[in-house]
Amino acid sequence: MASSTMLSAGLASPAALRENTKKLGAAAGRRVGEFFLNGKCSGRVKMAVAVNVSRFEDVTLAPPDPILGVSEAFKADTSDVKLNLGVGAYRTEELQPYVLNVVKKAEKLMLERGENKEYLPIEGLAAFNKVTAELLFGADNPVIQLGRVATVQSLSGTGSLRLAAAFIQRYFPEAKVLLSSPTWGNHKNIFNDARVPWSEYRYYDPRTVGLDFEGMLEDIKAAQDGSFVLLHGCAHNPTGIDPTPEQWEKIADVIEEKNHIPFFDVAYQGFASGSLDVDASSVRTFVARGLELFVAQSYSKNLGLYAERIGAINVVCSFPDDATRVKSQLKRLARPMYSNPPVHGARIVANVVGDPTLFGEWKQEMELMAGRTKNVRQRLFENLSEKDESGKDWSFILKQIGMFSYTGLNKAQSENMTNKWHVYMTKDGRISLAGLSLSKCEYLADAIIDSFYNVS
Ligand code: KET
Repeated sequence: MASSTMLSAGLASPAALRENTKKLGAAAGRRVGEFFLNGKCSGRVKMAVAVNVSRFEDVTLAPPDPILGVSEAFKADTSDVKLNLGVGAYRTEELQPYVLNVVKKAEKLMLERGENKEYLPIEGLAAFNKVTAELLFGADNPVIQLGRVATVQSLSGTGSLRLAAAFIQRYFPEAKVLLSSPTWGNHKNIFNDARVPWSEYRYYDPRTVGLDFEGMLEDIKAAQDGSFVLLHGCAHNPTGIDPTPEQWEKIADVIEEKNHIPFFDVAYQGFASGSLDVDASSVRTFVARGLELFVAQSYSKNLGLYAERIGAINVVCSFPDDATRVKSQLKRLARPMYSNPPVHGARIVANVVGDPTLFGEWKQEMELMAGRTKNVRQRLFENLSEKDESGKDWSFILKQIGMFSYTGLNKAQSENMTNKWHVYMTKDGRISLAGLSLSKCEYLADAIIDSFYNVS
């Protein structure tokens, strides 16, 4: 009987039902609870009641993520000309995801060894932490030899940034973070969620399609002393524009003068130039000056370990004692967040970076990936230049580096790329060249020219 009453309640209007439920009140609630406990009620009725008296009705629908949501939209498109240039993920010339050969080799070794799946320590796999810091700073860097770096394995670049943001919130509650304008969209989410205030410094100059270096320095100078300055170690996302080595020195001058703390996000080491060392030189410049700094690292792109969620947060401190204490606090923050990191990706990195043969092979494969991306960049530039009768200079595409090109297309033009041409990309005009093939460049050039000239 009780179940049929509840079922008919399920057919009433939501408002009437809510009213009814309120009236039922605690006593009725208890009755229902008892009823379930007695096991006389079917799961279906339980569902009906639970849904109709939902406590989630005030939860609004979140918009799709500006980057990862693009992949979802791409999947839903049935067109056979569709192209996914949204997320920064490397694809082969056949536009297939790519698992590096060195990764397959490392995994084979791991399987043969029959390693167990026990929890890692909170700070992660020791062999990984060792090689990841060495890869970043250089194995012979005094900061490593003196034990001045706190390295904690975390959930790829994003998780490492988030852990550091939690640390900043706890230990530097007055500090602000400065982000480049524009920057990778998730930076803002990360610091918002960690309750760390941020503001922007000028970075991209649309008039020159280059770096607004003077604006950048001015804004970093004008910020309150002791701010965290988030810098893209290489291959700035989304603009593909990096400071020159001389400019990095000047940025370091201002940061030092203002007692700011540099915070590098290194998500593309090896992907910008094809060389791991060249791409780490910005970070190493700052370290060589004896500065304290943060570096978040990711192996999503350079080792293609996107879904393994492998990366690290490194904090370079003035003294080894500081590093010990900082590390202990990072662990303390990680423990209630996710307890300890996953082991699989950490073992892959430890095997590849720690083995001279595999390390050599990795470098070759990375050059291959960076090289294919560069070839596509060149072809796209040529196609655009040939097709564009206005004589517009598209050479900015060649000057940008890394996975992306920042095309200058505005929101409406980017939407036209998707709606008319089935080219999926972020609405800020960014396209991932790592997801493009030589054979699709011409089609893409047509789409860009149409969107650029026919949509305002
Ligand atoms: N930093 C930057 C600058 C960055 O571009 C990404 C990823 C990350 C950190 C984090 O990656 P992770 O996989 O957490 O190590 N960017 C690409 C993917 C994404 O948005 O998550 C992208 O921009 O397409």
